[in-house]
Amino acid sequence: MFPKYIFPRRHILQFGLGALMGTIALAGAKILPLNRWAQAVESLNRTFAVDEKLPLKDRSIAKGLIYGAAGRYGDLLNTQKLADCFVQECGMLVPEWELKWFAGEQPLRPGPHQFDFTRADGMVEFAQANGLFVRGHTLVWHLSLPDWFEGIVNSQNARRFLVKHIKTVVGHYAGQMHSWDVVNEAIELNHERDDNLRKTPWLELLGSNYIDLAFRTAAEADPHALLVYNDYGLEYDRDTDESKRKAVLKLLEHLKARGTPIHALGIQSHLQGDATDFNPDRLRRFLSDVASLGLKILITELDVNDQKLPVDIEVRDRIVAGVYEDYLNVVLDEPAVIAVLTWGLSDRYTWLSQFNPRSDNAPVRSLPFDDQFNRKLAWNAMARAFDNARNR
Ligand code: 9MR
Repeated sequence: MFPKYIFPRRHILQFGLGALMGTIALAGAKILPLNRWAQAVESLNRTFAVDEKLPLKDRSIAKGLIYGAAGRYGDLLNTQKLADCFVQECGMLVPEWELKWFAGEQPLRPGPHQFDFTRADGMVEFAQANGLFVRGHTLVWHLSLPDWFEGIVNSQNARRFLVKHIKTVVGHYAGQMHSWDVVNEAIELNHERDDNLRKTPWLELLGSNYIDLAFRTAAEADPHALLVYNDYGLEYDRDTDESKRKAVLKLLEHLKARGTPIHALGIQSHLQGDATDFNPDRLRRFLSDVASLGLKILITELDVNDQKLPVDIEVRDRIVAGVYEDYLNVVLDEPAVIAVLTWGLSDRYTWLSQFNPRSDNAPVRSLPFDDQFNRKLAWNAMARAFDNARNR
């Protein structure tokens, strides 16, 4: 179904430091705010040097880790270079749309009683044919629900809909999935409930037990998949992130205490290139608190938003690479972290182009490969972090 895998030519990153110095000075004089200027200058001293022979897949496997990325069916099908890049660099594929209830042109749940596995099956076949694991994303989420949902699903039948969906979808891939994001983004502190749960359709229809129900149903349908709770906004040294870390920890403790079959936390890790409030110690503490519950941790949607960074590509790539390496060095220090997934592989296909475009309309550069599938400094940064990681 997908183009047959052909080994691609290896690309080598090249850049001239002298030229870069000039550009930064120019950028600094014109547009860089002070903290960015400091970061750009500091990143000049970083070489991001790495022996480029081994792909990220092999470097992560060498440490007992899995590296992978999210991708979309149509992009993989139509772009041989993207497919090549996945096969060469990734140990895991995450369908970005195809296992949501309703996302993309040919959704999984076109009608209340219909399941269309065409695209998801295509991606699983591609992954299996090329030796990649697959993760399922996502069974229960307040977004990407079909239009028909609201008129059809009500408090009388909601349990039946949830159970049927999970049984059918998880059952369809039983024994074939590495892991499932069973519940996604269930915490929202602004909704001001004592339990910090987000007011989602599932919560309104089924009450807070919907989370336990989803995990139990998934465990029954596939006893071998790793079952994950996945969320965002957990990464920085902000009051909102600290409150969310606390709320997530409380939810995880609660689920473990009642015997819910949950095995891991997914930390999305949509990072911001211009953030200056990263606190390694606080994040480390959180990771270790999660690990002490007996849970594994996956970095599930890593990317770096470059919306507010200088437009100069060399400066931008250096700052982005620094963010990747600093973040990964911290999270990979926690032995419970077993996988790192980027949310996309090449800048040609990233949700950020649509959801967080730059005001100057310059193409975003958030991922380890550029839009021509060449390795960027972010790739070097990831390679270095994997090489420096402890063994699992
Ligand atoms: O990247 C995804 C984008 O293409 C979709 O339009 C959107 C809605 O389905 O979901 C995006 O992925 C999100 C993921 O499923 C959950 N965490 C946040 C991701 C970025 O918004």
